[in-house]
Amino acid sequence: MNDLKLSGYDLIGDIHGHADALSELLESMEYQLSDGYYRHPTRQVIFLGDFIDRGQQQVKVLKIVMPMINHGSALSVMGNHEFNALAFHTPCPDQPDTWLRPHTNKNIKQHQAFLDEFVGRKEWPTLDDALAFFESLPLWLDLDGLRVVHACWDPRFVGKLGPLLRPGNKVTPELLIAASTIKTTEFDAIETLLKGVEYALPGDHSFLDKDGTPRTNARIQWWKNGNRKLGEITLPADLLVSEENVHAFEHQVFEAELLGYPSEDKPVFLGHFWMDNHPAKLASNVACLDYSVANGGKLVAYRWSGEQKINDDNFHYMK
Ligand SMILES: [Mn+2]
Repeated sequence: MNDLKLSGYDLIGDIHGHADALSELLESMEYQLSDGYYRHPTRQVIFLGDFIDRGQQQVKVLKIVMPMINHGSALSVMGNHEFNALAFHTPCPDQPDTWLRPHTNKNIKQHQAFLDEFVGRKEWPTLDDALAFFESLPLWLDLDGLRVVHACWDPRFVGKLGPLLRPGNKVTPELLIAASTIKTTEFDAIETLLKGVEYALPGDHSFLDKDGTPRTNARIQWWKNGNRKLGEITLPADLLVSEENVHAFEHQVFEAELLGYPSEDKPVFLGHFWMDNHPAKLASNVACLDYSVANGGKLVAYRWSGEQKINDDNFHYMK
């Protein structure tokens, strides 16, 4: 694939075991299946991670994605679900029968559809093949003209993690252990890059998450610049609209507390955030491509051809 004359990248959001949606999307962008993998004469895919968990076609997804990456017709970053899978299947050093990601009922349930397909599987890709593939995925890509990360571009953590990684921004066994231990820099870095940024609600405010558990931290739109009301920058956007959270909604968040993303920087592409509205940019140079295919939504791509400002006409999905 070295002779490929690239005219751009097609970035594809979180797939979560929905292989039919993936092949349909690739074919609609004129990728053709030949010699066992999808390819395009002049373009390359970049996957945003989260290939697995939830959907019922996880083997089938990896059978599409792994050969594309092996043959150079796609690149990818790691999602939090691939990171979690590595930790789930890695024993704690010196502690028999325990795992970097504990096998609690909650963690097993979240990973069950993957376990059902992969545990005991004899044909390619086996569980070991899948884990070796996850381990090969970079935590971010900083390419000519664009950046790609699963949830949050935080230059501080990119700087701190860089020297701890294998070439190509890939995790090491040591990093996997450190990042599975709370309060380490590695833990905070992986949480931020792969899951995003949280903000502590003021006073004793809380909200109920989708499992009905009270939460005192809100996920925020980390890319926002300038001073903001907290209620205007939460994820999801309507998190604090209830009567009892008026005070939290109005809480002033100062620019210095926010990570932000400079409008003159390279465009950055994200997955992870379960968007449910019409695909569109989040800022002039920030786009999320996770439109919840695993929850009745759609698989979304962005067809990038060098532009610094994201153009809403370049989002691509099956109507
Ligand atoms: Mn995710």
